[in-house]
Amino acid sequence: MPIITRRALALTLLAAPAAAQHTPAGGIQVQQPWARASAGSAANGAAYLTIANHGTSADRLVSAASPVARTVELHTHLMDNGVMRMRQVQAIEVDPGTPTVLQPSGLHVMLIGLVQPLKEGESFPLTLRFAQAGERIVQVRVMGPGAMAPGGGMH
Ligand SMILES: [Cu+2]
Repeated sequence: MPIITRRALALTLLAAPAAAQHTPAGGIQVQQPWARASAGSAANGAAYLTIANHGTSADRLVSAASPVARTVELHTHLMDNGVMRMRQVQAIEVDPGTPTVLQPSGLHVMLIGLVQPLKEGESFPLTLRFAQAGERIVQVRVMGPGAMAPGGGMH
């Protein structure tokens, strides 16, 4: 009987370090980055994307940068006295299991001071910095000016 107990204990001890190693920096996957075409000489734009965390520990998107805008901030939308307003956030949480979706009227990457128009059909690089996973550079596809999703426009 004591032998079985000891073996069970040994297995438990072996399992612990294996689990601890399973916190890879490569657990973050950025899916379908897109933006709307900017209208005329619009000063600002926004980029949307989905972040999946395939790792076992939480991560957070802490900043972003792109050559198409002078300043890039992380924003969310909030209801303020019945009016939708944008507000800057310090970070966007990316928990394992549940993809974090940045989309119109919600979380987004704000492109402030566009240095070039965002033209439908083109794409531009966006660097995303995560607290744990480090930097990811993605190509953001520019959709039509009224697009609501990466797959196409809405009427
Ligand atoms: Cu914004």
